[in-house]
Amino acid sequence: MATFPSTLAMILAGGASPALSVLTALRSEAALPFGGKYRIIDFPLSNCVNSDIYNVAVLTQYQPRSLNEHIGIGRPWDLDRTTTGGLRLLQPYQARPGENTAWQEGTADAVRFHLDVVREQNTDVVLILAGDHIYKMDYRPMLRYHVEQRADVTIAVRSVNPYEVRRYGMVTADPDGRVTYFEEKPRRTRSTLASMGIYVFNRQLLIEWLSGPGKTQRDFGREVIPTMLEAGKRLYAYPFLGYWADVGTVQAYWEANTALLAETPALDLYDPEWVIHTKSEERPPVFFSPEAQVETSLLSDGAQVFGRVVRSVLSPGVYVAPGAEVRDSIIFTDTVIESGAVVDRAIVDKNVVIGAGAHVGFGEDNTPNHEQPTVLNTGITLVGKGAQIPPEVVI
Ligand code: ADQ
Ligand code: ADP
Repeated sequence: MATFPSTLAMILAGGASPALSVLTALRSEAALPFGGKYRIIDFPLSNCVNSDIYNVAVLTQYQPRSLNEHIGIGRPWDLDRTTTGGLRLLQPYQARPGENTAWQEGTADAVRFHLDVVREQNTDVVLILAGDHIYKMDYRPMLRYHVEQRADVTIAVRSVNPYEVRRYGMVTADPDGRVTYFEEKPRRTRSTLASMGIYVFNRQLLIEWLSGPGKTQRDFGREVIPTMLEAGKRLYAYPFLGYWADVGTVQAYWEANTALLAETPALDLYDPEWVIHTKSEERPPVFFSPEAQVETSLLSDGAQVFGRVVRSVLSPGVYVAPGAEVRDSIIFTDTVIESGAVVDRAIVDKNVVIGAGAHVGFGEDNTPNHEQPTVLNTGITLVGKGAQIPPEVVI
């Protein structure tokens, strides 16, 4: 294997994300809008091509329509290739009885279902990625590290706060980086190194394991990684220091969006060295009327503002009527905020109409947050796709 191994990337984009409530009722989390004009899947896809990995498979399952339409044949990411590599959208299919079950129950199960693709590809390694993480990462140093350590599997890790350990696979490594212990979502642990759910597997081992000793295993974190470790495989932890966010809860999704509004955001979308590509429709320019007031916000093409927008993130085509006010909110595509309406600390899905004089996000929600008991909920109001909020209503 050369210092830079040939790589097939597999992006897992098919899990249901019930914690995101109405936002993922009709689309997979990977297709969720982020930062106004992007969708979450744009981040791993752009990271792949920016890392010179052009052999990419996206595994879908739950509510894939938005995702399929967004990705198409991969043109925005320059993945519409006819020679080497390119993009494959891998979907569940009916298999012969006794071979595969049609629905995949977990990450390893999904990869096993498409093991024929892994066999065909003939690359040195398989890079497993999640479709629902917001981050900029050059995968090449991790791939080099994998080769240098002569690892069987390399897991990207980062430090997390002790109260977050229940959300992650927690890793213990020796000073050389070799993993000595792994536990998926422990109640408590002394380790603060969390798996990012990003794995480099030697391709041959992955094929042999998923069709041999691990052939009934469904999940990488719960089953494959711990049992490979027990079997004496060489697992290494690769520390990643850059920005990374798993936005699987409303709170985390909210925070990652609003973090873009900082003066020097941890995630720089304006970096010409690491462009995040997306599929955009042609839309007219942003328009502000003379009365419009906009502060600390991200607006996307086709937005029209006659009212006030403060600390908010707006997707394409959002209309804010005269006298309307949007504060601390995330508004998806083509939503209309009619005159005099107020939207405060809300995430409003696409094609919603907030009627004149309505008030969305009224009052404070101070119920305790069970994940982080020292913090109270921020009271984020969610409005589902296509909802019509009648005039003068208070929610
Ligand atoms: P989780 O994020 O809880 O933990 P999981 O829910 O299994 O893991 O999802 C990982 C990714 O795979 C998600 O993008 C999900 O959408 C996708 N996925 C799940 N089932 C799928 C299927 N059948 N088909 C296609 N895609 C599917 C994992 C690891 C932890 C690690 C965290 C980091 O298990 O060890 O700490 O990620 O976020
Ligand atoms: P979602 O609710 O997740 O936005 P859609 O099916 O409306 O789901 O959109 C999925 C994808 O199709 C997005 O990438 C969106 O930009 C694209 N899309 C939707 N409508 C159009 C359109 N009229 N022209 C071009 N692309 C579109």
